[in-house]
Amino acid sequence: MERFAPLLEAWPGEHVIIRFDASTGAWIFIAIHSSRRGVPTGGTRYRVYARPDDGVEDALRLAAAMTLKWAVAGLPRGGAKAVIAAQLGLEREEREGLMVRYGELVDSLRGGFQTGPDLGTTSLDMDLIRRRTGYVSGHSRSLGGAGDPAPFTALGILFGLRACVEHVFGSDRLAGRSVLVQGAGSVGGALIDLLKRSSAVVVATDADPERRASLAASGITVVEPEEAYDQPCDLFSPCAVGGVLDERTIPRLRCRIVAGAANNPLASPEDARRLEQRGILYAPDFVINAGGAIALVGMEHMGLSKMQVEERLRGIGATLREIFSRAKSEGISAEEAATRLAQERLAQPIERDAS
Ligand code: PPY
Repeated sequence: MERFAPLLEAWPGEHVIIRFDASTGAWIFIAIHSSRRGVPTGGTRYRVYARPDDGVEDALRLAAAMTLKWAVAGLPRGGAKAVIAAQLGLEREEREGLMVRYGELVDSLRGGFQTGPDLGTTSLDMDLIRRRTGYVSGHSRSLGGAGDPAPFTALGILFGLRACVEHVFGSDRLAGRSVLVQGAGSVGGALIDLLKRSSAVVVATDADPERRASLAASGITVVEPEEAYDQPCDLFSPCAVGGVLDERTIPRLRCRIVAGAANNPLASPEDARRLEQRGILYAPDFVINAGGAIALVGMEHMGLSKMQVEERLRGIGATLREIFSRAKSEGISAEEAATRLAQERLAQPIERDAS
């Protein structure tokens, strides 16, 4: 735990709630980055980390990205994220107990944090959390929730990919474009289906060998995880964990565009420059992957229909076009242009929703 203190001291957010769940050995971190534009809202990630410090670091970075995400999406929410850094191999009942206790913790914040699904959690986990608190979205439809947001995240990514392809190749058609999808989990898997329907040429990889086998069985070209970076393609779409693009992997990429669902796919801010120097267009993650966030708040708190949400997801493409043209005219990277746009929105007066 030696990095705990310096991480928290250097973080520009509001506060962090830390809980050790003795019966499962899990650490829970709820990072509240900003309440300026509304209720701090973000998903709950469940993962096994090498050290609890890595979980804190993930929570802090992810929460900060949520502030930017809500601002760019134009939704009156603040940035937050929770990480459950669990021990490997919990029994089902142990995990269920952990989720229910986590629900109690969320409830104790009395609306100071609103959560939902994220990497490693599903609507079923949200149902367990909901036994103890109402401050959770993305629970099952049978319980009145919006259900799994992954198909909406994937649709937002698809609109974003079209904007990228248009910027680089002059037409937004995905037919015949080759896309490497890194990670075929709930969002990556849904994206693969949408890409196939658009007649794109999909190559996929996943850290899980069983999932790679089932992708291959469904007729998709599959590569080993480490080979993915060397694969010639038009678009490289990171849809798994963050931090995958760095000084070691960026020089290997053989694509024109990096655009996907993963939060924080760049290991450090300099990696945006590294991509730019290689002539690779990068779609800022907090812009292109906002579809799930938009769907959850839109359907559960703003009363939007599925069609109205889809219309908002189309807006992700429009926002990216605006960001790419701003980057060009101001001579900055798309990442910098997106951050400027978010900061301008954060400085604007606030319009709150009814929730
Ligand atoms: C994300 O986009 O990374 C989120 O965390 C989205 C989200 C929004 C609201 C509840 C849960 C997850």
